[in-house]
Amino acid sequence: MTIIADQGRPSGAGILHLGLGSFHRAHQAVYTRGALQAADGPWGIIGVASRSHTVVDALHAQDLRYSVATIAPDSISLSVPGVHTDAFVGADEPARVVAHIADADIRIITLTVTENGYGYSPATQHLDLDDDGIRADLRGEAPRTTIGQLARGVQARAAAGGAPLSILSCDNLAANGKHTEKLVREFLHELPDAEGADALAFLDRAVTFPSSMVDRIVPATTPELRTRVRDLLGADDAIPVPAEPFSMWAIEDRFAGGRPAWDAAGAVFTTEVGRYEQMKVRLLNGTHSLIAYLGALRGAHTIPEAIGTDPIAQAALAVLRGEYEPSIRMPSDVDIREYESQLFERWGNSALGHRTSQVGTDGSVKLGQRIPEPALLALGRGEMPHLIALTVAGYLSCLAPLAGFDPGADAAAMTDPARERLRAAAASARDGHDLARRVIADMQLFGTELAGQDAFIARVGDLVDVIRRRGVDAAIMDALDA
Ligand code: CS2
Repeated sequence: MTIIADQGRPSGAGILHLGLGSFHRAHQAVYTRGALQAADGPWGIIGVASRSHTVVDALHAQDLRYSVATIAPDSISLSVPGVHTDAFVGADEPARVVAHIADADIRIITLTVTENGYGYSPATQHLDLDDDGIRADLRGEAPRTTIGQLARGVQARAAAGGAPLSILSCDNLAANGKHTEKLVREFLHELPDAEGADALAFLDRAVTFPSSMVDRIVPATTPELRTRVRDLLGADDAIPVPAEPFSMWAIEDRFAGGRPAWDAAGAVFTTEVGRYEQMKVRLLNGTHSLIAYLGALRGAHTIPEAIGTDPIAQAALAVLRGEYEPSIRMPSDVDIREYESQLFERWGNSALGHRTSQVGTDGSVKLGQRIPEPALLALGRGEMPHLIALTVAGYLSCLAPLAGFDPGADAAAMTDPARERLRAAAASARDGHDLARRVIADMQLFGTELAGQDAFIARVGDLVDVIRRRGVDAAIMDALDA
């Protein structure tokens, strides 16, 4: 066990971070501490939690510090990044978010607001103009959505002189920089008359949206971890973050107002971020979803428990090799076999206790990033992606169980913004086919293109029925043998 002590406060705050959850605190904050150790600079972080007070209150009570517990199968080490200079709740003080974005001292805005936090409609592939929050922000109320805050902040910054700025998405989305830029621009275009024109010109002139790929498995914290950290530190930490030893950050090097030396802390600056993103979102996240849904249906509370069983290990390997791998181009400096063998080790880290219900949560938005493209590519080659279909069937079985089917406690613990709509679809569906059609074709939950793939939808429907009639292992065998 090692404890790396707190190393002093940064000299200024050049970064505003939106989304003060565990992932940010175990990822960007840790890289920023490493960067500051290598080269001092004004790169402290002002952290904004979207709604919850838990982390903000604890940070203020703990002198803006918390610990990261790096948990390997047989050891634990603690570090205290200590890079935050302030923290507040964005929903309580939206005008303050805008004021910080307008402030020339802030040079980078980083985001971890989850796949669900961008106000994006997969059905229209644009900013969701039916979303109540986006509509309120467009009307000019104090902005509460992430895109509303960014757009209103960019407007205020343009009016205040227009100092260069970079907005860096750190969420698991394809081309996350471009995606964020597109949505901010769409918001500004929606404003009446020429209200958004100055901000749009400022975006052209002095704002960049680099893409980045982030990776570190960060489970939810637990009371047991708090007790363990208290014993190790000899002090109370209400918000320790558990994390695996592995960590990766690949970033496009396009920073308008400078950046910390994140590379000194192990980040990779590369022109191949798109490849890193595909590799990670499909091989890791896509397979993670399969493990989570099938695992929960087999009664596995954690990912390591699930991947430790033969049927799920076989299904994971098959989806990885047979269906995700053919859909990606690997970054030139990553060896695919080594990457995959690391994945199995990482998923198998039982000391971490990553819950299947955590990975299974928000599937309606996460799966939209993970499955449609590889599925469409396989279908385009004339191949049925049976294990991707099984992933979707697992998701539907967990979140939209048909009458008489009990998916178990771990599935019941999964939350999802589409949960009510899914339940309504399940309540009136006759069988798996009918359910798959309603969700994939009618609701277009995974976008318009997959909505038109009848053979895929029918295969998902078959597998939903196999799961509820003969159990999840029979469905795995069915998909593997097909
Ligand atoms: C997981 C991710 O919850 C999920 O859907 O797949 O949070 C995963 O653990 C991280 O992306 C790893 O970097």
